[in-house]
Amino acid sequence: MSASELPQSESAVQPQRTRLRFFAAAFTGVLALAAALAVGHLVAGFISINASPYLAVGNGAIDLTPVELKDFAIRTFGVYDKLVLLGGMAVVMVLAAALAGVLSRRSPVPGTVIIAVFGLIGAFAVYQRPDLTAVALLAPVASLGTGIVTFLLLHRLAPRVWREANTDENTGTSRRAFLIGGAGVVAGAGAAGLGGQLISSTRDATASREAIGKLVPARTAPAIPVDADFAKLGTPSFLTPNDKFYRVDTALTVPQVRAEDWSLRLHGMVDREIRYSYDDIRNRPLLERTITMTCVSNEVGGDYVSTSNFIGIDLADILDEAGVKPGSEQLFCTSVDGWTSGTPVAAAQDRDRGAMLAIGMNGEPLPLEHGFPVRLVTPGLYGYVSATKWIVDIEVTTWAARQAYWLKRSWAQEAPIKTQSRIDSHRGFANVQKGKVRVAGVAWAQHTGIGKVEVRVDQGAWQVADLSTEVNVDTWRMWWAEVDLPAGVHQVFCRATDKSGYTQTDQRAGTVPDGATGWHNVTFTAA
Ligand SMILES: Nc1nc2c(c(=O)[nH]1)N[C@H]1C(S)=C(S)[C@@H](COP(=O)(O)O)O[C@H]1N2
Ligand SMILES: [Mo]
Repeated sequence: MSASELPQSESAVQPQRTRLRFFAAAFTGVLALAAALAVGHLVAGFISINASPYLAVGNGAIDLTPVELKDFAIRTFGVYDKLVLLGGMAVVMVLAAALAGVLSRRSPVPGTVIIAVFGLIGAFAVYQRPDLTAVALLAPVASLGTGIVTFLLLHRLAPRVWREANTDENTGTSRRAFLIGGAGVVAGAGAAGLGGQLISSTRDATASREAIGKLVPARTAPAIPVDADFAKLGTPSFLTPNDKFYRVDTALTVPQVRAEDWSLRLHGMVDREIRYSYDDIRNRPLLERTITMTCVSNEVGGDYVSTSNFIGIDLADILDEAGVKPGSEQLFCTSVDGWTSGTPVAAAQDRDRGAMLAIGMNGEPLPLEHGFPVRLVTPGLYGYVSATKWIVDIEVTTWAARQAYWLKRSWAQEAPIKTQSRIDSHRGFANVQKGKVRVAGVAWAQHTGIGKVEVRVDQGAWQVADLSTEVNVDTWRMWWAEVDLPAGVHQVFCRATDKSGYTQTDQRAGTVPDGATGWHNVTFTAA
């Protein structure tokens, strides 16, 4: 099709040059984009939702985002960081599509070229995903084809500004056709997009997870004592309910891995390579450990810390089965979505630390967003070096041979969790009655244990807080204290000392490269 094949004008005077009306041109671009993305999403529904060009570009964007911006997004938007990204992407795409339309007022060629470039970006993003095969390219290819065809079709129908011709007569019919065509595209795109969503949700891992049922460990964790938390005083409950457990990952859509399709390859510097199925893990005597996980992106006073009864097997067991060779340094772990993590071999083999290949949390199979069907959990190390979710591959290797996802983005190679404490009651700016005020919170120093927590009002003396019963050194510990607050505005500080004798430094440090430091403080106004 070319610009010369315009709808024949009834008018006596042949138009010399025509242009699409401005808004019609912009709409042509936007509708072509909508149709393209929707059809791509539909085709992806049959293959894997991650093949959806929109999501693939979004995931690609996450991986390309500079670390400071990503850290800012996690801090600012929390679990909504990905929604914000998808929304931002949508705005940029709509503007670019409108621009492509407007640039094509005389000829559809510029728009077609722009759509082709978009399509290639989508195809490249899908191609780059390690969890997809070549079949997945069908989705961006369908997207690209739909985008171009829709664009050319609407471009033909769009109302024009006729030069040297009486306009009204022509644009009347043309506008009607364009409106009908446009409405058709909107309806079709809506149906296709929804269809893709529905079809992909029938293929997801939810049913597989539900079929597993409750997990009963052969060796249960010791019961949590009633005085292990001070929830009545405003601390979190000792065990975090699964749906309240903090979540941090780079996955735009939760990877859907069915237990029956899952396998783990253990290879590299080992005597024998081994592949495990889900049943290989599940049918062993399962053990249960109470562990507090923390994210390196947790700011002083932040919420990226939670505790669960993890169920699974000893990671050291499978490492022994494979026979780890001397000289190896890291377990280079890969998730089904391509995310990677480097866990120190020494920590993984240390039976006293008790790193786990986990399949359950609090009696249930892992929730999908926490790594179903299988993940790592390593007490005492920040999650990005120790807790690969949706794990499918462990390569035993050296630090020099492989660089994990966050290591390449300026975070530290080794990252033990730093001793920290937080005030939970009250939070933010609190208005309280002057006099005796109870403050409460939580402290953690995984794999070392909390020895003492102190609180201080303004520049006053440190006062020792009461600690909850210790569950184990790999979990958080709650504290509370009564402080005296005269009328006025006060800063209340807390600091923890761990069982190695180390007291938290007041030196404020950001989260990059290996975790934030500093004392948490809350402003209390007493009256
Ligand atoms: N596949 C995968 N695993 C991952 C991550 C990720 O982005 N992808 N993030 C890690 C980080 S940074 C942390 S803190 C923990 C968080 O685990 P959770 O979301 O279950 O709390 O998972 C780790 N495992
Ligand atoms: Mo993390």
